[in-house]
Amino acid sequence: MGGEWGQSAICPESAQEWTIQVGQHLLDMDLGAITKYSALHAKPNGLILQYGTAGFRTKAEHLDHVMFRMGLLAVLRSKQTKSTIGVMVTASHNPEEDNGVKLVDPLGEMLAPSWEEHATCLANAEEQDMQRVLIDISEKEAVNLQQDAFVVIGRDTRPSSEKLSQSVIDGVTVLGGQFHDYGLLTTPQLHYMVYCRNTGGRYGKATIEGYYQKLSKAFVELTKQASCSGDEYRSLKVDCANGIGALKLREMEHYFSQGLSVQLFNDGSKGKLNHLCGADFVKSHQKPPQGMEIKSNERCCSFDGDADRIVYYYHDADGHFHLIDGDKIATLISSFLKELLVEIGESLNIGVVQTAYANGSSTRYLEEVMKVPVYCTKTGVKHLHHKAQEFDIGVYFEANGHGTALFSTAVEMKIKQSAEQLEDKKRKAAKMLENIIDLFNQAAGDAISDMLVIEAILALKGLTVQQWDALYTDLPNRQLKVQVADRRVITTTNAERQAVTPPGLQEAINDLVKKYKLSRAFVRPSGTEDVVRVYAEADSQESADHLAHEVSLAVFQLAGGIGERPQPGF
Ligand code: 16G
Ligand code: MG
Repeated sequence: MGGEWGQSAICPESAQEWTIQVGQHLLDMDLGAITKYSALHAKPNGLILQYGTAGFRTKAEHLDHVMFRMGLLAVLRSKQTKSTIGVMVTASHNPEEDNGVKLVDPLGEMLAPSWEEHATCLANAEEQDMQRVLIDISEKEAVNLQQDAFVVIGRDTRPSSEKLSQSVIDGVTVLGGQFHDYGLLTTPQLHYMVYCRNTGGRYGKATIEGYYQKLSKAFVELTKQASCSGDEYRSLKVDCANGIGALKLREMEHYFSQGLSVQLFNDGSKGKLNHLCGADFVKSHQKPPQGMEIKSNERCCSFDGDADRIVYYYHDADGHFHLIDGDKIATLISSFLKELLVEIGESLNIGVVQTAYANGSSTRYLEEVMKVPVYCTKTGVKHLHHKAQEFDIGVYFEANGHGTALFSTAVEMKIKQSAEQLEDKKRKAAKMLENIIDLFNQAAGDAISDMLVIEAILALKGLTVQQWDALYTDLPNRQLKVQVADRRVITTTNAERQAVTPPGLQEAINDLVKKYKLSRAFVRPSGTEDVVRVYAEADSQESADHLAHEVSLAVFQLAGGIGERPQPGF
């Protein structure tokens, strides 16, 4: 079963207790209509899914009831927060046959954890218990059912997405919610729409045109300032994973063509979504996508299937492939922001947020060379996003290319003032920062927005892709998966960098790590697959490979490995 899992949710079970509590809520929901429509979106018997790291994800044919119920839940969340809530139908980098759904909270953020539990309960309720669970959520969360509700919906290009988003709409309407269906959108575009709508248009206009204009205006302003650039003509090859990114980038490109020319590959006209292409493929296989011809030193990037991840890469003159991942993107961005602040004369607190997967060289470079404080959180965008909100300027990236930068309201205002009041050089830097702030999608990591930020910085600093890559050298690393009977036996602490259980595992890892130079290793249960993930890095590829293998064996022995023992060699 491809469904995600998270912490198991405690769903209410006592029907008796429930009937005493419900009171007004029974009267405020058209239970007859809910039952009738729910039967049209019936749950397959015995199917259990979890609202995981990025919502529900599994084979598309198992998701109809989940979509309908997420429509219902979005209405409740909207009533409770008195705000517009988003529902995105996508399974990101998963195969084309899969699909998924996630809810977007008022400020464009991921759904609050307590509501993730409600989502799991609601999705798994048997038909006859559905109403009870709905009412229970309303009671627990003190939802005023008389409140209006508004839900916005977006979907990716999967063949199943259109029908599934219609099921979301059925759920929204049966609970009396209003909705706007944006149709095809990238995931970060939907986050942007939600953010715009709940901030009275201050963040931007909640239309696709508004998104294109806001970002492109900032980008063109920035690139006008680039006097000399590393590359004579700014052009970039973009692998769109045969997904929604291709459609949206094609619509957008004429808005920013003054500053950058993009050449699209894997644009969905022939290949299959995410098949042998896209950011996930490139990052995990450490090789270029199929369907893209790369000349030496040409700058290339890949989006994932819903365009919320980006990685860069190039071939050097000897034909070697170089990957520039989220860590190096964060380094480029935070260094540039810091330089601008120095120029403006502002001492704002800037922090970089990473996960345990960040390459040790990137952390070292940021802390020791750039003198930027670095923080580590658990894997998953929501954890990084929340941590980044603690700073005046918080830059967060996962190594896999999910990330963005967040600016506090106070900083935005200060920079706006500086851009008007300061003199000459300082004013120019403040203006630049003002545009950079506009160019970031602060609601969510966004491949299109990040791409334009990166291109602007490279142009302004006159950097070639090789110069960017040369900021530091990644430590060789290896990631492996181990099959165990129940991956929940592994629990971790210290942002997933240390295993707490099973007993003896962390000690075993510590002993193995000691054998290698510049080494580090950790294990964690995946939030999206039924496996334990192993990460190791060391001073050479051989050492990283050995270490990863030895740690896999320790996991296999101590955490209930199943199937074949992990073998050396990859
Ligand atoms: C999800 C997360 C991603 C994380 C990945 C880890 C979001 C939007 N996506 O795709 O951030 O890196 O899961 O997967 O939060 P894993 O738990 O299977 O290693
Ligand atoms: Mg994605």
